Parts: sequence; C-alpha cells; structure tokens
Amino acid sequence: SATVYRKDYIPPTHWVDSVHLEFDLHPQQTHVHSTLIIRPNEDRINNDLVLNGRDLELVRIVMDGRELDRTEYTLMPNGDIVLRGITKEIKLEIENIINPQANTSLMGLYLSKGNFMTQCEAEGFRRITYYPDRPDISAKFTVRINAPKSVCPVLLSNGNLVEEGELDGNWHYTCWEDPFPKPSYLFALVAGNLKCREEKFQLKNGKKALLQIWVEPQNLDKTEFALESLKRAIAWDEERFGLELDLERFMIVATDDFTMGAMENKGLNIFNSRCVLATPEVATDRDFARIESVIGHEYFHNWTGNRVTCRDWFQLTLKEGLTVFREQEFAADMLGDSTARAVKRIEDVRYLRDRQFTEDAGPMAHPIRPESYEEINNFYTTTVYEKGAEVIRMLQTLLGKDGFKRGLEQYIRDHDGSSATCEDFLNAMAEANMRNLSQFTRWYSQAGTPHVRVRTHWDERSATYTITLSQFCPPTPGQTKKEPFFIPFDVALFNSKGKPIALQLQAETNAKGTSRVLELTDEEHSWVFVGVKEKPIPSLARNFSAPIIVDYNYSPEELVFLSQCDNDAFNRAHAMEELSLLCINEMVSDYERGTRMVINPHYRNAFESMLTDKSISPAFKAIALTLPSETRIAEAQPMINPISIRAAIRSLREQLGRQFSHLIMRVFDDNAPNPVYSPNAADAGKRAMRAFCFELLLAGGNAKSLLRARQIFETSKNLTERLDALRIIVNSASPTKFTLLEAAETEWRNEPLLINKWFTLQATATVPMDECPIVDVVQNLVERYPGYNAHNPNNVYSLVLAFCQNNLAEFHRPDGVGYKFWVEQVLKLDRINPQVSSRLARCLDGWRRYTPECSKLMFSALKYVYSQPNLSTDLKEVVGKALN
Ligand code: HT7
Ligand code: ZN
Repeated sequence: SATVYRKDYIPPTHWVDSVHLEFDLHPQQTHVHSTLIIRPNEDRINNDLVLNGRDLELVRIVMDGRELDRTEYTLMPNGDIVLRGITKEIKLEIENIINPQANTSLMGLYLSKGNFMTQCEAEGFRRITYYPDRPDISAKFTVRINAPKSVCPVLLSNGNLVEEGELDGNWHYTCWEDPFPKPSYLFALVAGNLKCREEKFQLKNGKKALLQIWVEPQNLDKTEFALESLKRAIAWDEERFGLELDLERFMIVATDDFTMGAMENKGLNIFNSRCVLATPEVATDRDFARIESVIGHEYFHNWTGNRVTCRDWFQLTLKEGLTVFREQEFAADMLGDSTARAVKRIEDVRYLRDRQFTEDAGPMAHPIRPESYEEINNFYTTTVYEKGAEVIRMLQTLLGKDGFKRGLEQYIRDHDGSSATCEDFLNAMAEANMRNLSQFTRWYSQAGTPHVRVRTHWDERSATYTITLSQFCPPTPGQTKKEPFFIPFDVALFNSKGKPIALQLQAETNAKGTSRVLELTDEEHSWVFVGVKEKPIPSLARNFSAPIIVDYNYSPEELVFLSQCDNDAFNRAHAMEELSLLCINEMVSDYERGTRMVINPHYRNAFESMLTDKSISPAFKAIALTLPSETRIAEAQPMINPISIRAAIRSLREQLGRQFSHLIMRVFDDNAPNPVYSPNAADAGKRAMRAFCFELLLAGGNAKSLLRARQIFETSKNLTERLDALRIIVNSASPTKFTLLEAAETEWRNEPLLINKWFTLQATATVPMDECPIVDVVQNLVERYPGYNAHNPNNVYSLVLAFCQNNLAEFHRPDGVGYKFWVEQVLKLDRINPQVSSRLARCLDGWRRYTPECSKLMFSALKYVYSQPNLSTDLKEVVGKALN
C-alpha cells in the first residue's frame, strides 16, 4: 500500500465555496445529490480536480448545467474521479447511491440499530459523496434530508434548522444551514427514532443556546449528567480561555455503534453511548468522570479543531494534543481541591506510562507529528493524543498559565477560520511570549521517550548541592540519533525534617521559592544550589513536568521518605509506586528462582504508614496504594514473563491481606460511603478505597469478606460498588462466582452498557474458571453468546481486546492458545471493521520483549496474519511494522 509523506504536502488545486447536499434516506439505497461551487486555487498551476470517492455508485455528473459523458472524466481504480482542465469557477452537480446497511466499517453513512449515523474523520466523507476530502478545504454547507417519517422521525445535521415540512408518501424533510465554513470531516447527519433532553443555556455574551442530547427513547433517563457536563464545559471555556459557543444550537447524539469515543462534528457531536449515558445503576464512578472529560473534549474542539483546523492529517496533534490538554485541565478544575487534582494527574500519567511509553518503545513508535503513514486511522494513537497533551502542558509549564493563555489567544486570532500547522501554533506561543521555542519543535519531530539521568553532589564545606542532568533518547524506527530535547524539569529539595528548602542558584542574590523548573536544553547541564546546609533528598520531575523517564538511584529509605513527606502529591504517589515496583521485581525474581516470595520491608513500612495516615484523603490513598498494572510492571522488566508477574502480584496481595487484615478492616469501615450516591471525587475515593481493602482481604483468605462482597453485589444500588464486589469474587477461587455471573447476565442482558462490563469481568479474570483457561471462556462467549456482536466495536473491545490487551498472563499462555485466538479474531474482524482489527493487532507489538517461548509464537502469529490475502491497509501497516 502507498505511503503518504508529510514532506509531500501540496496546497489544493481548487477551493470549494459552497456545498449543498440532499439525501433521500434508504437503508440499502440512499441517494445523495450534491451541488458544489468550485474555483481554481490561483496559486496552483495544475487544473486537474480530484474528487475522492470510495464504494460509491455514480449516477451522473452535471457541470454548469450539462451532464458529462464518460469520456469527460476519469474514474480511478481507488474510486476517485478526476476532472481535467478546470480553470474557472464551476457548478458541479453529482448524484450517487450508497448502501448504509452494508457499511460495517462505521465510516461514512451507516446504520446503527436502524438509525442513520455518519463518521467522516478522517476520510469518511468520500464514502458519502465525491468531494476533495481534505482538511485544508473549508466550505459553507447546507443540507436537506428527506426520509420516511415512521422510521426517521428525527432528521439532524450541522448548524441551524432553517426549514422542515411534509412530503408525499408519509415522508418528511428538514433543511440545515451551517453558518461556519468547515472541512468535510466535520460533516454529520443523524436520522432515526431518537428523543432528546434539552435546555436553553445562558451564555456569558447574553445570548442563549439550545443544548440537546439525542438518544434512543429508552435512554432518555440517562442523559442528565451529560447535559450538566456540557453546561460546565461551556462555562469553563468561557472563563478560562475566553472562548464562547458560536452556535445557536449544540447537539450531542449517542450511538451504540462507534469505533472511538466521540466525534466533534460542528454543532452535532456524535458519541459512543458509553461516553454519554449514565445513571448510578449503569455507570461507575470512572464512567461518570470519563463522560465529563469526553463531553468537554469534543466541546473544546469547537475552537481547537473546528474554528482552527489542521492543514493536513500529519498535524493531527495540533487539535488532539491541545484538546486533550484542555480536557485534562477542565476535569482538574472541576475537582477543585489540590489532592483531587493530583489524583487525576496520577491517573492521566499512569495511562500515559502504561500505553504511550510502550508505544514509544515498540515498532509503531512515531513522533507526535508523524512523518509518514500508510493509513491515517492508525495514527489516532496515545502518542498523538496523550503525549501530544504532555507537550502542550510543558509549554504551559515554561510560559506560565497566563503566558500560555496569551499564546492560545494569539493562535486563534491568527488562524480563525483557516487550517494551521504545528509550527503556526508554536510561532503564536513564541511571539505572544517573546520566547525562542525553536528547540522545542524537536518534541514534534523526534519519537521515543527520553531518559534523564540525574547525578547529585552535596558539598558540606561550601553548603552547595549540585544537580547534573543528562539526557538520552533511545533509537526508534527510522531515527537512530536524537538531538537534545527542551525539557522542563521541576525540582525541590527536602531537609531531614521533611520540609522543602528555599532554593537559590549560584548566580542568584536571594532564595526564591521551594521548587524550581530547570530548563534542560543541552545533552548535559549542572545547576548549583547554594546555602544547602544538610544533604537533602531531591524530588525530581515534579508533577511529571515532562514525558520522560527519570533515572536516579534512590535508596529504598529515600523513597519511603518521599512517600511520606513530598509536598508534591504526584511525586509522593510516584515514590510509593517505585517502592512497590522494587518489591514486585524482587518477588518476580524469587518466583523465577523457586524461592519463597518475600515482601520488601521498606515497601511494607511505607504501605502501613500510608494505610494508617489519617491526614490523607481516601481518593489519594487508594490511588497511591493500588498496585501497578501488569503492563507497568512489564514495562520495567528486561524480559517479560507474564506468569511470574501474575504470581508475584497474587502473592503480594495475599500477604498484605493476611498481615494487615485488622488494619485493612478498620480502614474499610472508616470509609463508609454516603448512602445517597453521587459520583463526586470524595465519595468515589471512599468507594475506591473500600474496593482496594476488599480485594486484599479476600486475597488474604478472609472468608467473611466474601459474604460481604456478595451482599454488596446483591443489595447495593450503584454499579461502582456492585461491579467492584463482583470483580473481586470473580478473581477469587470461590465457586459463588458462577451463580453471581449468571445472575448478573440475567439482570444486565438488555442493557449494552452493562453487558459490556459483564464481558470485561470475564475477559480480565485473573484465575482460570473451573480449570477452564480464560481464552476458552472468551472464545465461548464470542461464538455462542447471543448478545455478542462482532460488528459492534464496544462488544469487541470489552471482550476480545480486553482479554488480549489486559489479561497478560492468560493471553500469553506458553501453549500459544491465546495467540491462536488472536489470529482468528484479527482476520475475522478485518473483514468487518479494519480500525478495530488493527487496534487488536497491536496487542502483539511488543513480541520481541517476551520470553523466547512466547516471542517465537507471537512472531509466527504475526507472520501468518501478514501472509493472508486481502488485508486492509490498516492491518497490513500495523502487522508489517511489527515484523520489521
Ligand atoms: N476527532 C475524533 C476522531 C475520531 C475518529 C477517527 C477515526 C475513525 C473514527 C473516529 N471517531 C472519532 C475523536 C476525538 O479525538 O475527539
Ligand atoms: Zn479529539
């Protein structure tokens, strides 16, 4: 398949001034009639107009009122049409037919439970009609939708509703006008049997906007939280960045069939149901938090993405990194107090470390702005999104909150209504703050996670403390040598009493503050702090001030100290995590040597001290004490043996549960949640703490806790507690799990949100069920459970992907049954939805790092898939790169 290179970008040959689309909706035969006003781009000499098209049935093309015959245009093998010699403004009318029912890729126009939906980013519009489908062409859109009233009582598109009426044969129509020119990827159409929750919302500028959340009728009672979140997001963007809603109407639609989380179509966002629907009975605390974040994210795109869009898809991080950052700031601001913010930061960084660091160390490593791709859909990655957000955050750290806001204002002023590049963004930031950010661009061009090695020296005689930082970034595919990055490195120094020292650098006349952002721009640099009268303990890269790995040889005693004293909550939890990793690594070695697995005494002390510390919030305690994920542990191992990792974790839980059973029981009782459920962070923290206690108690063999868990599952009214209880039972040896899983199925089978949780519970079970390996349980569900549908991405993610991605010990069984299942699923899903198959395919990215036994089998599985005919470009790129 063809590789597209960033360096090959050429501006379009033609511009589109306006688009009028008319749809006659029919499940198998939707007629699309498009009228385009097109004019040549005076800056280009080439007059060939390329209209992209995929899987379209062309009926006719009429140019300036005359139907073209077949010799007057070229139909390309990929489905595009080329019209040659277009040297003046033309009016093009194109008629084509599409088949939404046969569209299983969920790109373009498709059916979801009988409702029509669209997804056009990145290149889905070409599956609807012929069009120059690229983000640097913006046009004014008007849309008319005709459809049978009984099947599609609701007909929506972008912008304002300007007309509606009745038609013959029980059909009706609506007409929509979008006041803002937009690229084709932001087009949306929704039609079907939907109901909405709506509200007129007062904007800061005095105007009112109509907000609507559209869902299937049975889900109307699950939309209150989404509407409230949307209102909070609108108010926050006005307040924090002065960015106002520019529309009279803002709509959100929920669908069960969606490849990603949501889509920011102008004025008509389309959401995966799981990112919008919530009540305490069907959504967990985490789901509530995620919904608020995703609603914010899509709403914030209205400025960062829609009003200012990307020139080409290589610039994806320009909108995504920036919008993830805005979303994270919004979520943190909604939490209010500083510990709650820290908990959110820890969660975000853990996600980054688990997923993005692994990506950066594997065959798909790419800079946040890739240089090439075979399939752009493969680059909606944690690198572009989450690392992209960290790059934006570093800018805020370097420029300060006000400086960052000034830069963003300038960026929007300079580029409103047009398409931009990452350089445009950095130039605005640099100009507004009079800073030179040229070295900073390396974050956009170099892949890989930089390591920063820290050396320290305290000189008693001169009372100075020297910190030397040196950076190194490992090679990544196609990039062997890296130039130094611009790294903001936040430090503090603690005295033996656990207090931060006032910091003064050698060149300074007096001490300023107790933490300092050092700017590392060279390969190596030293900073000398003066007036340091005792040997301090350093707190490094505080609040994760850069997406780097810090190499510093802390002693276990120092880590215990930081876990108790660091006033940066992020680093306090990080110290705890480092201690637990130290302990788990030792236990992994014990297991592999066949000796008794022993808990590291420093970790044990830190654990006890944090567990009993009454001054810290349950939410912080829960996140700081939760053991690292298996992926995180694997990342730190020279060679991954998932069986040893699982054995070590299990033993650690069991020993902690036994040794601290009384303490844990007390903590459990101290964290009784408010009887009236609210997803607020404080209550959610208590529930998280209780679940943590439960897990340890049960692991430690406390029989009463099993009964208690069962009772909670059977009597609690909120899903968070019920699911935590059920998970703990499913991961125990108790045969009760079968009865309870059956009861859950009976209760949950008609609610997709819940049945997906039921799938995940089983897919991620850490103990085989009745001697039956989990792969067999998953396979059985895939093949025989009537509620599983391979066409539904949520079903696939919560069962198949959850198993292959998150159940390391069961997926990587040395007999290779997990890989055999993976091969079958990847190939089957590739014929349905290539974005889903390539996402699943990435579970084998890390094959080189596993035990030789597993590694060989993983390699064979990848080779087998690669050898199959007719693979999608998505899958071929991912598997091809893994094998390279
Ligand atoms: N901008 C949206 C991307 C997206 C997408 C991309 C490819 C295929 C399907 C998709 N659905 C949504 C989501 C976002 O980041 O806001
Ligand atoms: Zn986004």
